[in-house]
Amino acid sequence: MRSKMSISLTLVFFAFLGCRTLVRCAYQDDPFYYDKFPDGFLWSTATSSYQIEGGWNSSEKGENIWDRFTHTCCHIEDNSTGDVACDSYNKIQDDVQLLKSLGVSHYRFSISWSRIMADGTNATIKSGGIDYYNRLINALKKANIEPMVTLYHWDLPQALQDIGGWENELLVGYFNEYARTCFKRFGDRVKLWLTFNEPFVVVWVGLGFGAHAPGISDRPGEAPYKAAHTIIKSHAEAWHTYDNEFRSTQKGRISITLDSDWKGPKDPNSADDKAASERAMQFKLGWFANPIFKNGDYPDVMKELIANKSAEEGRSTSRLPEFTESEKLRIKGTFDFFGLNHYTTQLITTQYRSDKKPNYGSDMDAKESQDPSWQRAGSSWLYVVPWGLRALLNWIKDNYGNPELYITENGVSDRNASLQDDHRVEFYRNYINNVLKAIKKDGCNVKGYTAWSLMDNFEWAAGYTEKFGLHYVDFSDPARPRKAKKSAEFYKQLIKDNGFNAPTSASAPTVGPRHRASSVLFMVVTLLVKFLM
Ligand code: GOI
Repeated sequence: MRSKMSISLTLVFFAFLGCRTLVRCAYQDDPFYYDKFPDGFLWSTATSSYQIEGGWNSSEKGENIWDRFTHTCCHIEDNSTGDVACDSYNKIQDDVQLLKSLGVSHYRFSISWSRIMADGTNATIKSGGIDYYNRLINALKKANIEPMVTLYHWDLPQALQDIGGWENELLVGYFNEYARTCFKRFGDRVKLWLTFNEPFVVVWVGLGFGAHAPGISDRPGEAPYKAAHTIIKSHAEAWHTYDNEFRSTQKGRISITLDSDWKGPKDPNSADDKAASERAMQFKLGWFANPIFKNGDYPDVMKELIANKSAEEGRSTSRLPEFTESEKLRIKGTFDFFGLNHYTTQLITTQYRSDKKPNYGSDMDAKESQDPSWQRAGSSWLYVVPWGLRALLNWIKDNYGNPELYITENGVSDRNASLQDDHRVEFYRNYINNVLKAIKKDGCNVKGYTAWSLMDNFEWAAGYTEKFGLHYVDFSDPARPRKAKKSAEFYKQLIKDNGFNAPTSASAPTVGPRHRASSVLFMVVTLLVKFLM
């Protein structure tokens, strides 16, 4: 009796392990999941100021680093600029109409700092800029659409770059003043705030690699770390300003949006690849998330590796700056939710590089690659890997205590002008289905989803060559007319259904092989256990 009992328990235990392994591996081929999103799930779409507004010198707006960068040869693929872009500066009604038709509950846009403060300081507050955002916010509210506002989507006032940009700690104070002005002027109607969009891209692509404004690439092992340090402190101060001065009356919420790919192990059975994947995740997402969402400080693996390399280079201090104990306390927990932008996935292995110069890219001792079977998009970096989003959401849940999370960007590019964007429909269908699985099957605390982008726009260094829009924009027409793509119709229906309606029986897809295998295993184990009992 005793022994039968223990045999059964052992069997149950191994069955559990077996299923867990199957579930772990199953992200890839887990079949499509038909269900609804939780009630109150937030549906949104996003843009950013420099990418859509145009009006680059209207209303006493000051010059920003993207104006300077695009006006200087030859940083942009098609030599274009955001001088006019989608002309959203003059097309508030058109944009709100698109949003209304989609049926989104929220719209994520950003404020152009140099429109509000020409030189980035209180000395040059511009009423024309403030008026533009007031008109936009009021039009949204009238259409029953809630604004979700990003304070910094990469367009730094040029005057602040001229004093060193994010490498200068004075920007903590300037950003705080700018944030306070926005809370004061718009916070009666804006209840969701994001301080920074993708600080990783700001510091790495802008100040390490140099493909984005301000185009700095001479110190790729130092400038990004220094600038990240300033940005993390700036975020924390702005969060505290909201918390201390505005939260009790305005009753909104504020956080930061971090971008992360899923960086999985190339060989999931290799301990070395798993360690490399973890390092790569910590060096990209953990760099910003660890201080804010965990313990006020950089990930241990970053501190260790960069300190060691710095010592080998003969330096007396690490290239990674340190937070003081009081700064750590000030930074830790400065979030009301987790903002996440996600597009793609890479496979990671260990690689030791001996670059001539210190470089963030080699500090992590990792190399990334892609599975050749993954579908490509209009951007060379973007591989379509829907299950990667589910893996990433689970990693965030496990590392940061399952915070409330909003997906603040997700989308795909092409280089066509076609309204028949079937590949984008498939992209959204499959990525959003993985969000649903993360919520319903894995218990991830995802509260909202945002499609990038409302419309085709200025895609940074790629100019107008890569298009992410749910709506097509004709950039050769001065009126910049917008037209819905097939993906806009798809997204609209998805929002209306708040999920995926089960197909009618005739068209039901068959169960995938992995799913079948786990069902068979479960049945066999159940029968064995019954027999032995
Ligand atoms: C968001 O960034 C952003 O918030 C939106 O504003 C934006 O419109 C949207 O995404 C869509 O992009 C091949 C170092 C070519 C320098 C491979 C490393 C170019 C430059 C791989 C790595 C990649 C989403 C430009 C994150 C900008 C694309 C950030 C992803 C340029 C590359 C690179 C590469 C690299 N990034 N973006 N790039």
